[in-house]
Amino acid sequence: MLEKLNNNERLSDEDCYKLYDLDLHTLGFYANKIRQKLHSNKVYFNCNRHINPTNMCVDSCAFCAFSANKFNPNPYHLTHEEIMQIVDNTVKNGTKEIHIVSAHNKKGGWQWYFEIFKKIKDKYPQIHIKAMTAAEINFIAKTYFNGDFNAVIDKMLEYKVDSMPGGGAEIFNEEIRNKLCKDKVKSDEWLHIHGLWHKKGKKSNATMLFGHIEKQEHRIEHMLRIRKQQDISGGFNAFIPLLWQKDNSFLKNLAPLGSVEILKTIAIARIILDNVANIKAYWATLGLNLAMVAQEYGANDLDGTIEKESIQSAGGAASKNGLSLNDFVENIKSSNLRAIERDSLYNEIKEY
Ligand code: V47
Repeated sequence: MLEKLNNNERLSDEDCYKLYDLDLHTLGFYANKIRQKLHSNKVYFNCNRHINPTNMCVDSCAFCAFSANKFNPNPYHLTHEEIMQIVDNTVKNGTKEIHIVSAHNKKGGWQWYFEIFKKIKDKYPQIHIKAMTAAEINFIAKTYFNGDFNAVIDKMLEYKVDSMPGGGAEIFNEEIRNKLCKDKVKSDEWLHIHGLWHKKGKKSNATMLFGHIEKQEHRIEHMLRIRKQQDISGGFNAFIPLLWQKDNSFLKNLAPLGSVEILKTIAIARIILDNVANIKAYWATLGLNLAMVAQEYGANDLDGTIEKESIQSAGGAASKNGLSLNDFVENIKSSNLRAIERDSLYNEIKEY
């Protein structure tokens, strides 16, 4: 395995299942070598706004603190006017990407999900809309379009969605997935939907929710399935290991994952996913400090300023009120790395 890593060769599936046996420094050494080759010492981020229009959900996932339930008895469902007010304000603040993720809610029909994209785009054509996780597409397809994923994807194009976020992947292993979110999009469906979107020439991200009931081998299986899909359809821009935030969920008594295991997971992602350009250490779930350390262990991106976010912050993440551009830049520069603002598709906008 080390010989292959030294020669920049792809690891076999069998090799990958042994990666956690290596210590953090060895994994970091190889992950950083790959990261340096791809991105030198650039750290990417963008100016974005997360909007989560409703927390009323037909599903009940064990890990979730966001959807309205007995731990979170405050259901909400924003009107388009309320969403547009948020958009107007955030565009004034310099936001270039709106990232919209909703719970699965029949209240406004499929039109409520889609019409807002066009309203935003008509008013602000320069704004990139990243919206509709594969879980939402699955919900809308099965509720309104006889399970036809392509029909929903066509609607996304018609209503001017630019790219798809990586949410809803959770963990692909079926046994664990059944325990976490049995009614949600299935793993094969998640991968298939992204493949269909890529076929349209569009980009998306892939996430992995980790640090709950999954084991190391489930994370490896997850990354290998993404590597395989990427070989086929090629449209994943970034892989985002999302550290599970435990507060206010049905699983809140689970022990937290340690920092070494978190960094090893990020380094392993960089090593396995030789066909995905970017590894995002999402500062909201890792905390900015660990996300910065992760930049030495294979990651090359932090996500963005966020401004506000409700899904992970409901579980205790630091993303409730975002992070200032200045905090991003100063943290990156004082780590002796290059602070690069990027657009949603990883084109460089500005070096600070
Ligand atoms: O699918 C839910 C996760 C995802 C918790 O594509 C949680 O650039 C941690 O996908 N703790 C939605 N995570 C958010 C998402 C995302 C975030 C940032 C960037 C991108 C991107 C995508 O959040 C869900 C689920 O996997 N999630 N609850 C929690 N308590």
